[in-house]
Amino acid sequence: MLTPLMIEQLNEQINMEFFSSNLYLQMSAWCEDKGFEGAAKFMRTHANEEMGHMHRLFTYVSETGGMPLLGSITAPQAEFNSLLALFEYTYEHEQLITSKINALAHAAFTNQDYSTFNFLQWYVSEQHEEEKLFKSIVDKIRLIGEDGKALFFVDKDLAAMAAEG
Ligand code: OFO
Repeated sequence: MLTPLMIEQLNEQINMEFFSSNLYLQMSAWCEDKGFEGAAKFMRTHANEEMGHMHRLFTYVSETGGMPLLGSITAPQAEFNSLLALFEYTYEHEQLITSKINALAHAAFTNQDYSTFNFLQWYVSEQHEEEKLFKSIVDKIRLIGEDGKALFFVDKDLAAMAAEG
């Protein structure tokens, strides 16, 4: 059985995952608009992954006797200065999500809610992967630069990453 405070905190995370999904879907529109088709596909795939994160939490809350509550979700940023700026934002955003997951895990542990603490371990390792993934893309763009030819290859790479899932 979840405490009312834990339910509230998990619900906040449900809404954060929704926001992540909307942010990445919106980013995919920017990429598409600027002709970065691979990046658009990659962001779209990632938006779906975020919905998966949301559903996993939603299911946990309702299976544990809580009531998932969907709040209003802030509109995501829609304009970016460059592909690098966009991916820098994804990396910063994932770091923010990691801090939220850590705070949740801390709250669960200190309240001796070991079931939730255990459930959150999946998110702890997922966040490690997410940060690693977005940092590698930022590093790649910084390394090869942002002229047209370089970005063409980055975009191809992102298309391949999206296809791998
Ligand atoms: Fe990108 O990990 Fe969920 O939000």
